[in-house]
Amino acid sequence: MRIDVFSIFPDYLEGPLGLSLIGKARARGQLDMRIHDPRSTTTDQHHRVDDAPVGGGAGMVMMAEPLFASVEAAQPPRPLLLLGPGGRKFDQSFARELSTLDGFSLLCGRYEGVDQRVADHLCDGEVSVGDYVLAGGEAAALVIIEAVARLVPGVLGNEESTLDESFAAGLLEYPQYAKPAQVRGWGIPEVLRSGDHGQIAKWRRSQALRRTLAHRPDLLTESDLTESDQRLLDEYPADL
Ligand code: JCQ
Repeated sequence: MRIDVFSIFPDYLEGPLGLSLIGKARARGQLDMRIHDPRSTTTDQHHRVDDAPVGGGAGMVMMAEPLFASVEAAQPPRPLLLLGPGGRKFDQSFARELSTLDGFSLLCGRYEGVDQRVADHLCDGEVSVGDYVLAGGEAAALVIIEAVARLVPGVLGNEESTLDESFAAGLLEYPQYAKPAQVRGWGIPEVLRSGDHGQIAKWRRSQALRRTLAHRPDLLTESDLTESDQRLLDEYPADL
């Protein structure tokens, strides 16, 4: 998969994208990540990438021409998505969609925004990672790249974790424990140490359902609860 990112702060991205899961996938050649700095396409004395808003007002706007020039030079994979709070909300199903493509690209805005002609005539869409305002699109780009990359076959290295996820699709995770059996006087639920994998699976499902009902009921409409899920909830008392 090829992912191109356009940012006037390439150093913000290079660190995280060279590490861990993504860094290793890049080293193995499974991820072709290219980071482009629009400032490097500028030909004026001061390498300007931003200017005052036409019509007046506070702050600076990212100029169109350096962004057009940078994208045209890179010939990035499409869709090219602009990051910003006004875009389509990024979620796990959006991540799954992007993970099926041969590539996509992200354009990071900064300052008070980007010249509207970039959104209208250069980008294919806008994507938001949540209802808050960031100083720039870089942190949002990292969120999207990480969520997508771990779904690309061969990148995670542990395909079981995404399989387990699709079984629990739309539910919060069940509680996890690691040794030792006692930590500062707190134990581990007995069923997990029983060796009975059928019982363990039922307990975990009941916990995932309980947690989701308690903390994220919006993820779980009544119709999503199968009869066996309903029985599990009756069988296992709430201990949250
Ligand atoms: C992304 N949720 C918030 C900030 C303007 C395109 O113009 C702008 C882009 C940004 C950066 O992105 C976000 C964001 N998802 O703030 C201002």
